[in-house]
Amino acid sequence: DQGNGTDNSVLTKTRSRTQRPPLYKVLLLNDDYTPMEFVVHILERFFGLNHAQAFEIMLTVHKKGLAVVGVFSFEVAETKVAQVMDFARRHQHPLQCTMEKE
Ligand code: NFA
Repeated sequence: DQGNGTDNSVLTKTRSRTQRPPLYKVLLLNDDYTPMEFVVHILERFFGLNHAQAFEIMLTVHKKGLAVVGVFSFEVAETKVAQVMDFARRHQHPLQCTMEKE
């Protein structure tokens, strides 16, 4: 204190930094054997897409080699990948589904 009655305090504003959980892209990969309709079915069943959206994404994977089918928390992405891989394996299709951090 300067001893003269002045207020020497300084108010420091701390910016709050919002914590966002990391997000993960779920990717579907093309192959030469999995039937197109099977891929469309998977996109409808596990990703809640309507038929037109599912068909569009399937065609993108077919033409470009892969596509992002959704972005989710780690746990949800992990579950989607497991559901797709299990369903494809049970139907003996080589369809591959993976995830990567955004
Ligand atoms: N390329 C596959 C075919 O011609 C279709 C496909 C699309 C497979 C998307 C995997 C992913 N039957």
